[in-house]
Amino acid sequence: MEDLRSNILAYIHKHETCSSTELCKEMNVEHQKIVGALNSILAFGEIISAQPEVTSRLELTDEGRQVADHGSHEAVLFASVPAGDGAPQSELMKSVPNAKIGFSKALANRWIRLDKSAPGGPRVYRQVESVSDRIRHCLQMVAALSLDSLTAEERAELKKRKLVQEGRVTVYRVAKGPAFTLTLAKEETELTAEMLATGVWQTLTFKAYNFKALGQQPDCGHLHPLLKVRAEFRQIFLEMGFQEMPTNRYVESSFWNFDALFQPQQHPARDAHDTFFLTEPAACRLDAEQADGYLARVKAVHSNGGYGSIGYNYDWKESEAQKNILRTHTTAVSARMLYQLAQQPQFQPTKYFSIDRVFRNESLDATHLAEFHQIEGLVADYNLNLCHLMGIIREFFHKLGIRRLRFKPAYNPYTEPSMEIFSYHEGLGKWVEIGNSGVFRPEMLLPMGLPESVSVIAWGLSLERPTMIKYGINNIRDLIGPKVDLKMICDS
Ligand code: FB9
Repeated sequence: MEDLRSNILAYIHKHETCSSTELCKEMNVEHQKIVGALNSILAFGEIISAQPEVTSRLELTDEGRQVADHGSHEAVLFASVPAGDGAPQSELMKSVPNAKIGFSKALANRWIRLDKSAPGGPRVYRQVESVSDRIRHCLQMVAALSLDSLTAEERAELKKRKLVQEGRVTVYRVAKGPAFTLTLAKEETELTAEMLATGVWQTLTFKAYNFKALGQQPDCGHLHPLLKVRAEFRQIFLEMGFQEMPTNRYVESSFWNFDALFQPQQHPARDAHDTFFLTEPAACRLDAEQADGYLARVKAVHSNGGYGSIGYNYDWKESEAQKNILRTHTTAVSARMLYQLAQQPQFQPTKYFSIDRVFRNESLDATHLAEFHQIEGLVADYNLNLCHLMGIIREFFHKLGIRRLRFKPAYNPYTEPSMEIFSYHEGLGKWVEIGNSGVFRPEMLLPMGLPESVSVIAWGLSLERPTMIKYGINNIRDLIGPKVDLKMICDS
């Protein structure tokens, strides 16, 4: 390979540019070997350039490849016939590969003769001293893509003997590259301390980084339990005809996380004990929300009510709503999607779901972290009520294999009525709270511009709890694994 590459470089140096087929003829080397040498030169950087051109050409079949490497069947058979006293035909047929074709071709070429009446049975003798294996030579010409040295008869014979076939071969237009050189300096792949210490690195050429190189495929690794269970919940929602909401926004404005949900600005959940407030940028602009007067309607319903509500009768501040936080629930995303839904010229009944991270500045314990994944489903349609909510929650948990459900009245600032969801856990032998739910308040939906007759039912649960139950994990720390340094979380 070494000298083939330097011969190729020398040839390019003399001819500026050439084709890989030309190099074949010049070096009387197979095209595949030329391509191999060109690729290894290309690995050295921009010494040369090689433009591929796919052309249809004769190429060797596997049998042709075998003959080009080991000789034609007739030449192989001839070589197996001892000069002088020859060999029994039966033996040759058994011991020589492709003897049948080899024998008939060698006979046809008058390289051998058969004495059928020889004592001990038909015996084969050489007719000539030596033979030139034209077939093999032709095939090597084909492999070297120098077809013009073959006659049409020869091509036809090779084709008839299925030693060659029409194929698509990539040939290369080769030319000097910006870093053309006649000597291939070994490219260093490591910059060692010793090179730095001795300064020799300045005289060396280093292999260019191949940023396209794919990393080694790890032959192990599993989906994190949370991601496995998330996939199951996703599948259930999709089966029930729900669309996934875009949840790629951990930082949210207090407006969408609280105000749009009719959660009053003095609600305990809105202070730093429960919510992570951003210091930089501490606040955002709510221009879009002001656009169609939506923000003003939210201000109004909080301050003085409306839509049949008395509101909270306090002085609602836009500055409070502008405060940036880490979202405390994906219900903030539901609010955004419902507002977009209300902007549609014609209301479309819709089913949405979300599964993503939410952040709560809560005291850590075995089942609570400062972040968890909230799973939420909502259905917006005409005249939905609590029965529809109970029904769809039953269907949802039924798909999880949970049958025994109970609903307990509860309170959320943004839903009325609200219910906690319980299921009887055979293993634990007790009723377990498995989620929360409710009917979104008109004070939330009507300022958005949704029709009076449209109601929205929704429910939510965490992803961590079912995952811990499914994998028998008792402490949530084991779910997030060693990589997360809890101390860092607490101090933040
Ligand atoms: O996930 C919860 N529990 C749960 C869920 C599934 C489960 O296993 C399945 C059987 C296989 C086991 C347990 N909970 C909700 C209940 C409790 O764990 C609760 O203590 C903790 N809750 C989280 C919030 O903590 C502050 C879980 C989280 C939660 C709570 C409420 C919602 C979402 C997540 C909601 C909502 C909602 C309500 C109305 C409208 C829209 C959304």
